[in-house]
Amino acid sequence: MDNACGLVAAIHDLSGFGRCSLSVIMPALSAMGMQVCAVPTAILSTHTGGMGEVEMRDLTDYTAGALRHYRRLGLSFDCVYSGFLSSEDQIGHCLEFFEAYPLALHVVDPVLGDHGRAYRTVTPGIQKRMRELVGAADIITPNLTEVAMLLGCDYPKGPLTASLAKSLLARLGELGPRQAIITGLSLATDTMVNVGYDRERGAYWRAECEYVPASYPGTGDLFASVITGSLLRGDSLPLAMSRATSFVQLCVKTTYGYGTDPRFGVLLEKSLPWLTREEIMTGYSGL
Ligand code: PXL
Repeated sequence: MDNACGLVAAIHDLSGFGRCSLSVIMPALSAMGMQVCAVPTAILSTHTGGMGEVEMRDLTDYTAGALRHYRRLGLSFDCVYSGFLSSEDQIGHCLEFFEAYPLALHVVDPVLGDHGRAYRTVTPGIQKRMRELVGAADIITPNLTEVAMLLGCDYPKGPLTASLAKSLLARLGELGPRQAIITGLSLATDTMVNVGYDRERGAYWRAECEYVPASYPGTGDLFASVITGSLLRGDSLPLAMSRATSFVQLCVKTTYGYGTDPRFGVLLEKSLPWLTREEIMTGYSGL
């Protein structure tokens, strides 16, 4: 890393209320010792998960100009990490960021949908081009809905077998990324697992957590951010998966215990100090 701390270009939306995207990505990565350069793709009053009509501004005419400025400044990013994109052109802008910083870690969280449905702002065109971006990534972190959209298959209902999870991971690897993680799977009742694949090592991993009967926006953003921070700090894929899984579980269980409105996201402010710890994590096993 050239920079005093890892410098991350975070290409995501800024949702004011509801604890998702840049509102949680920036504090999480900062707590892990990374410097975040926010490249907002859109500004929204809240996330789009059930808080009524959202005030939104698309910033497609901003991202390419921001990249030109960073190049003039001679900034060298250690990581380019993309998430929620509000237009097809922004996918092209992310690819330009990747091309401008070929040695940076390219992380793509292909934010397209959840619970078997596309998010309101995700057009068929965005869905289609997202495959191109995934192809240029080093690591991707889709949930099962996003996996189905990327692979063009049906959304699998009910618990998955380990062998189906492995074959989905292998198919994601064929799209191009060296490493792929599928988040929030149920392989058996009462647990949730995040499963990962390292194409070069031919290795499959799982990191398990307790099932909690509530769903919060922004947990996918937190998971991908902790994966990003961990890899930049030198963790291997399974160690990064263990850290990210433990952190999201901590956030979810803390929040569930308080019984706050799930639409408001997880109580990140209470859990954030845990991320400053640097112990080695071993909560993973083979898949
Ligand atoms: O956390 C994913 C996300 C990001 N950005 C916006 C969203 C969501 C999920 O609902 O609505 C605007």
